[in-house]
Amino acid sequence: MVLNGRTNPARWPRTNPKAKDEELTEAMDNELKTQPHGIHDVEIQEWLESLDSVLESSGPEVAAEILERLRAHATVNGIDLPFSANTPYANTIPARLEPLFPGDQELERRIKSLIRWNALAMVVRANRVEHNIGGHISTYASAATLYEVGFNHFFRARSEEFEGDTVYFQGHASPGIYARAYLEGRISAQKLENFRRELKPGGGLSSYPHPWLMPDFWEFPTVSMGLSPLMAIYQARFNRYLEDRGMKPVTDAKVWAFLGDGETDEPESLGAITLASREKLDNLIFVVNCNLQRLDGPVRGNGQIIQELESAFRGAGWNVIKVLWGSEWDPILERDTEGLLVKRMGELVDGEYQKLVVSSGAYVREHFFGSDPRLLQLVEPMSDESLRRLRLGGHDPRKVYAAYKAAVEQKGKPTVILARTIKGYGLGEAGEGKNVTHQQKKLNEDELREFRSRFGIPLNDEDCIEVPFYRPAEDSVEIQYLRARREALGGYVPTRNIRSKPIVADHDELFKEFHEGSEGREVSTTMAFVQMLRKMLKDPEIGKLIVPIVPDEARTFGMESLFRTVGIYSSIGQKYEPVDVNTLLYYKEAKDGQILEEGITEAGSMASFIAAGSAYATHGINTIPFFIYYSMFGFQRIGDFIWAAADMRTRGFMLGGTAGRTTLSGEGLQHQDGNSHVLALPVPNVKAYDPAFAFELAVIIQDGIRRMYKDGESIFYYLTVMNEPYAMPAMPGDVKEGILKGMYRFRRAANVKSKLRAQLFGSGAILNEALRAQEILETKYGVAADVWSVTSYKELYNDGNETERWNRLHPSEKPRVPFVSQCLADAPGALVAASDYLKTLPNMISKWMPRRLASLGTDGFGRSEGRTSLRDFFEVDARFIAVATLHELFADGKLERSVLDKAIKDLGINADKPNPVIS
Ligand SMILES: Cc1ncc(C[n+]2csc(CCOP(=O)(O)OP(=O)(O)O)c2C)c(N)n1
Ligand SMILES: [Mg+2]
Repeated sequence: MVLNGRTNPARWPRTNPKAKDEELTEAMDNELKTQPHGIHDVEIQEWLESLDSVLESSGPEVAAEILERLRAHATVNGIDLPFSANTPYANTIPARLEPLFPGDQELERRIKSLIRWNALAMVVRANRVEHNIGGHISTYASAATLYEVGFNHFFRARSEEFEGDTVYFQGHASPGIYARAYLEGRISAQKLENFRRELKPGGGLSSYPHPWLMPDFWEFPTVSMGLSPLMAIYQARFNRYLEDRGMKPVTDAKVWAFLGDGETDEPESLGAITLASREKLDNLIFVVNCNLQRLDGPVRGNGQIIQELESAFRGAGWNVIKVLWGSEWDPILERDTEGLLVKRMGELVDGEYQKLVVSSGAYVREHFFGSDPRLLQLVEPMSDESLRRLRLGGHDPRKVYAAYKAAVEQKGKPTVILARTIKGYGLGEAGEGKNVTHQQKKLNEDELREFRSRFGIPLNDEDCIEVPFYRPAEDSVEIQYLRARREALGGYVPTRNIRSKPIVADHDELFKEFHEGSEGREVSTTMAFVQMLRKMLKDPEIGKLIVPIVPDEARTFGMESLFRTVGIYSSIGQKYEPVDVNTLLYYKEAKDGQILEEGITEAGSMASFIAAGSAYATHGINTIPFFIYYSMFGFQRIGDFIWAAADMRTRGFMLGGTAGRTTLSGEGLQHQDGNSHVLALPVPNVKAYDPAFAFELAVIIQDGIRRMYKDGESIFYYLTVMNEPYAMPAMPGDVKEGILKGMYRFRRAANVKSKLRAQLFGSGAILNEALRAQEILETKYGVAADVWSVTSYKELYNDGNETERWNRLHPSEKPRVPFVSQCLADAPGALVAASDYLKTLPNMISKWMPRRLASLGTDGFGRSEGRTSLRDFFEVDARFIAVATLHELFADGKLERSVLDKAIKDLGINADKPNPVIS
């Protein structure tokens, strides 16, 4: 294929025609230079000139239109154009289109230098006091300009009048964020001294952004890499949701997410970028700190991470702004009329670029510019030193400012800024650009002095090696400038404060109906929950605040009726007539829809849960998320997001639907969840419940709303709901306290005078098996058993541990009694527990029981089977509970072995069946 400019003369006028004979000579010269595929340079030159002239006379839009038409024309004519979403390895914003930098560049540089110094000092000092306490210097060193331009010119604080911008800081850059807050006078030198030593007197600073540990400062936990980019996308979308539902004013507030280039390898980082473009989230800006390095070495030694990211983001429909080269490159680029330099820039792989960063000017001249004599000529007048000092774009405030300004002005799509930086910038021999730099925590005396000199820190040679924190006087120009800039932007960032007002009603009426039972009608706890949700959605106080979130499972949980009543949120409404429009429960999407139907993404749904569950702080709005999903795909699949939600003091309810290893029938090994209640144990502020009946669920949800939204506790809930239908009994008296604390006696034995006694503990749907076992034991074996509903092993476990701990630390006071022990103080006989989860749950509270406990549970892989077979397979049905009880009585010498033998036979139990744990 030859795009021949001569046989297809350009139709647009030329503004700068060359003299005829000059053109001829040049054409003849070029005739001799033939590119691969037989294209002559002169042809290319003509096409390029034609384009230049269009650009000049008609502007970039017309030029783009022509190129677009040309591409379409080529395709129609069978030309197979290779797809590339890449642009050249150059700055997206050319120097001539750069806006004026509005700040005092010199002063900002000085402030930034002080922050660099203090950030470094924090880490170095901490490690001098306590070897290996850790901390990172080089991440912030590479990102300082990216943050400082944001702090001085872009990040708007939250205030009464304006919701403010939301900033996700790269976790490992935390020393720089602290160091700035120190200059701002928000963090004391003592706190800085205790970086990573929070337990010291007076407190310290957490290693990374942790709202749990610093609830007045950090808003978003970011350090588990990959989580924050995804959370930021859903945060930006949630902001739109609040606007579209009329819950907050429409503003131009932005969500900024700062991430590392290595971090983009985490699947979560890029996992939701198409949502951002689909939703036209122009309130979202990613800044990727492309220092080309991660922890061990280069991110893409043999490739170009920036180009790779550019094509991924452009392909996904984002606005991509590359900030690769600093202002020092501009005059060289200007001299390069042939585009050789940009071409050369695109040729190097990242490993080579990293090498250039640590090399001398002479090396740069030889190995970068030396590839072509014409390139060498471009930099001929420049000294080696000035070649070494050619800055990268991410270290040039003017370039960064231009990119940020374009990003905040971008309409209709999210923006990603790919900023090239040097990891460990300024560390020199101590680590700049080196593979080991990520973990550099110590600098020797020379290195400290060099750093001090490079950034002009006013410390003499002696003082400097002590690495003191340095803050200029309050009335210094630096501090005055920094304060004035923040004042202009509304206050300090980051700041976390709770702006929501507590809800007031107690909602007794709303939940009372569920205390009464279903009058024999068989319903599942999931159906009961959906009924409660429906009622909550109609409540005058909390109705609007509810945010139902589903990852494509609403029908599974019988929630489809909500589609019609409250609508599915869609930022563009519904552009089509749904196929089921004639049915009662049609698929209704609406701009003010309330349900977040996220599609098949538990991670995305969890990110929405986090945004909604933290809106009380972020927006001052008490949204109450109810995120219902397949329980197996929660704690197990997105556990790290749940951990981040906990750190972030997220509030709300997570509902593990289709729960219970033997209660979800048919679905088999991957779906049947017997794990989640164990996996919920480590998350300190999650209240985990496995309720059996509608009234238990109602009590827990009502109390949860009170605790979280009235009393403002930093907790959230995990409730398992099942799909097995059965009659829901009425609440047996006032058992609310027991339900909430984790256990209560649901049904006493009929014959309490019997000599053979037992206590059976059941949870969730397995409680019904315990009730059936109670009947078997009584009618067939004369054993009088009480049945307890254990709603939360986690609550009981925490209570027992806390009681033990208190007693240990207060030996002279009257010992407290764990709740389990209190409950069972007058509970005689054998003790047997059964749940749809691992046996470890009952076992972990058995030490506070008066006697030995027999635990039944569902350890092992599930099977594609019906409930009856599954409960037989896992040995948790009524028969196994009965046999376990008889065995306990036999072991206590209260029952003849022959009775036990006969029971095993009579109840149809195969004693030699394989152990489900390992089969
Ligand atoms: C999920 C996760 N895995 C691993 C780590 C450990 N880790 C911390 S920083 C880092 C390298 C970061 O590289 P990059 O994202 O490029 O950031 P940079 O420091 O270069 O800006 C690693 C592997 C982590 N914090 N989170
Ligand atoms: Mg990196």
